[in-house]
Amino acid sequence: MAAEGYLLLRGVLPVDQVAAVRAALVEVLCDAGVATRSTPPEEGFAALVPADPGVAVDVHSDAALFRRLYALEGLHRLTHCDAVLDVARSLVGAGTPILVHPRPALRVVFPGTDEVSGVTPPHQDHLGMQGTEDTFTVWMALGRCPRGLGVLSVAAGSHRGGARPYAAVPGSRVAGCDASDLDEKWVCADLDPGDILVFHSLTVHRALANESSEIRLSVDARYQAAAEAVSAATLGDPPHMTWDEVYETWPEGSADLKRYWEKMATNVVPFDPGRLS
Ligand SMILES: O=C(O)CCC(=O)C(=O)O
Repeated sequence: MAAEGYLLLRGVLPVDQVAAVRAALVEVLCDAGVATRSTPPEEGFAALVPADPGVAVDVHSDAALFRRLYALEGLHRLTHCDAVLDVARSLVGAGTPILVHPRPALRVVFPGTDEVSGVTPPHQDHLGMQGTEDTFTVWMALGRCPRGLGVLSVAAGSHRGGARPYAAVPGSRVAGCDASDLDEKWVCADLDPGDILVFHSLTVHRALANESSEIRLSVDARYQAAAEAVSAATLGDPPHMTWDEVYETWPEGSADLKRYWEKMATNVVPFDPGRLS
C-alpha cells in the first residue's frame, strides 16, 4: 500500500455472503423489469443481462428502483464483515477503532454505459469525500468481474503525488482529476467473487468500459480510523432516501448496523465545497 497505493487481495470476502447480496440485487433488478438472469440462479453467480440489450439503465436516476436496491440489509452488512475490518485495521493500525463510512456505493453498470452516465472517470476519492487522507476504499466485485465487464483500474503509485486539483467531468458523479500523466501506470485484474481491491484515498482510479453483454455489480466502501477527521458530508443521508427509509424493511437483529456512527466518538469536520470549483 505504501509503495503502490493499492492492494489486490484474493479470496477475502465470504463467498456465500457475496452470493446472497448478489442474489438479492438480481431479484430486485429482474422484478423491476430492467434485467434478466442468463443462467439459472442455482448456479450462485448467475450472469445478469439487460432485459432490453439496447438500453443501459442508470439505476441512480430511477429513485424508486435505487431505493429498493439500497435498502437491502445484506449490501450494508457485507461492508462490515470481519475480513474487511481486519484489512482496514492492518492499514490504519492494529487495535484502532475503525469508522466504516456509512454510505457504501452500489454500482450497477450496464453494457454500453457511456462516460456521462456511468463509466467512472479518473479521480481520487479524497476530493469528493474530504476528511482524513488516511482513508481506504475497498472495492468488492459482487460476482465474477473480468476486465471486459468494466472492472476498476488503479494508477499504481499515484497516491504519492498528493492531492490533485479538481477537474470537472461533465455529467459524472465523481470529483474528477487530470490523469494525463498516468498513462503508463494503469493496472487492473480479473476479479472473482471474494476478491477485493483496496486503495488509498489519493490513489487515482477509474473504471474500464463494460464491453461485455452482462451487467457489472459491485460495491465500494470506505474505512478510516474513527479518531481521524471525517467530513460531515460523509455522514449524511444516502441519495433518494433517509436512513429511516433504508432501515424500514431490515430484519430483527440488525440494530448493530443502524446509525452506528452516531454512537461512535468521531471527529466531524465541515465539507468544503470550494475545493470542487
Ligand atoms: O466501480 C466504479 O465504477 C467506481 C468505483 C470508485 O470510484 C471507487 O470505488 O471509489
